[in-house]
Amino acid sequence: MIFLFVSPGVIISSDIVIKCKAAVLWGLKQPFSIEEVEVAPPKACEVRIKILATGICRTDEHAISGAMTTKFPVIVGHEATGVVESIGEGVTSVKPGDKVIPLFLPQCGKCSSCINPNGNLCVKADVTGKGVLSDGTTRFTCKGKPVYHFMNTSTFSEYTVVDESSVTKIDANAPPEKVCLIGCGFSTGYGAAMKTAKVTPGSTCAVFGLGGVGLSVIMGCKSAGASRIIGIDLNKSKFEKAKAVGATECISPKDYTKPISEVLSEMTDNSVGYTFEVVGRLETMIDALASCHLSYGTSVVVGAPPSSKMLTYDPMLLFTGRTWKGCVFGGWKSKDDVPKLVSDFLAKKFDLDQLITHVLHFKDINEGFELLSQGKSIRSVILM
Ligand code: PAD
Ligand code: ZN
Ligand code: ZN
Repeated sequence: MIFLFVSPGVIISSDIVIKCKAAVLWGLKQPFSIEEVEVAPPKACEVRIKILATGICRTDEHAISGAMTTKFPVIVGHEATGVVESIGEGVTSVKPGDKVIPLFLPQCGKCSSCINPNGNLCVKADVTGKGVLSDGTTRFTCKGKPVYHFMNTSTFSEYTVVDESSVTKIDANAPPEKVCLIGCGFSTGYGAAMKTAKVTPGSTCAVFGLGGVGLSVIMGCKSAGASRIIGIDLNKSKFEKAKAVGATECISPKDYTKPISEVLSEMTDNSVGYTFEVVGRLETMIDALASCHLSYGTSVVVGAPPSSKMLTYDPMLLFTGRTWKGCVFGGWKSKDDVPKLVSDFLAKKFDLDQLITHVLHFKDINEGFELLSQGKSIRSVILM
């Protein structure tokens, strides 16, 4: 047995099984059940993390609803801050006691996406919902049954185990209950504007969907110097927050009979340079594409597409000159860029408070998902 002494009186063991609480989903469309789970020690090149705070993202709900393929039972959650409890053999980039953010999009540093300066979809990402770590097994057990991982992270647990490529060290002074949003929602939206679309100063942007990710797109458009940012949502209660983070005006498609692309064109004298789909629906993906300028516009798909769904579109939309892009995690290279984003937050380059509408105790996790489904929350943060 290996014991690592991190500070007087604290012993960390890298080969004991930890018993702790986790929110287990036993099946599709079921509520979370807080269970005692066993978390196996990290194997070679793995890291066991004590989770401190974790946000609730729509992508977690996609797993519950079946919009995203997932194996059950599963521990979801992917937007968190934690502290390294122990490390497996060969781990060099983090050590016990380090404050970290788990990365649902890994960065192995070796695959073709990681090597290319413009790529970030690392080959180690669990895009098909395998739910296991690199060796094909899980580190979670509940009532004698293996429990699957989710997007390499599984943060709705007091402890989790991730591959070394799925965790990055952050500034020890970062407040965990805020910077957890850098683990997904904030970085995804902010990067979609700053890094993927590369919004230019003075431009006009339109953002479809004003949840936590959409509001972060608005923050990115504003930072990039856009002069007009139009927020679009069916739920008008989202407008006030959208304006507070930088939207110059907000509209609801429900208020118009004509296509939203025509509405936006008329509002802006046909000058929408950038559009962002941040809902995750095929119809809004086409609406967003059609809404950017036919010749020089760029549209970015940020919302997660529903599994096994295809869409048809008029190729004339692209033939005329539009650019259609997508991005996972805002296009950031996770292990390199997340610590920099945390430093930017500490340097007050952006504000995360505006995105956090609720702070909940872990036992109230079902309430957090209820708030999301009722459209009452932007981000709920769970304290473990
Ligand atoms: P959210 O549910 O908080 O926000 C979605 C918003 O869209 C809500 O305000 C809805 O009212 C609004 N909406 C629903 N239907 C429409 C419509 N037809 N027209 C306009 N607005 C509508 O979700 P979120 O902000 O947490 O996530 C948004 C999407 O981004 C979701 O699909 C999620 O899975 C995806 C996502 N992608 C990545 C990535 O890496 N690409 C990361 C994180 C989240
Ligand atoms: Zn997310
Ligand atoms: Zn890689």
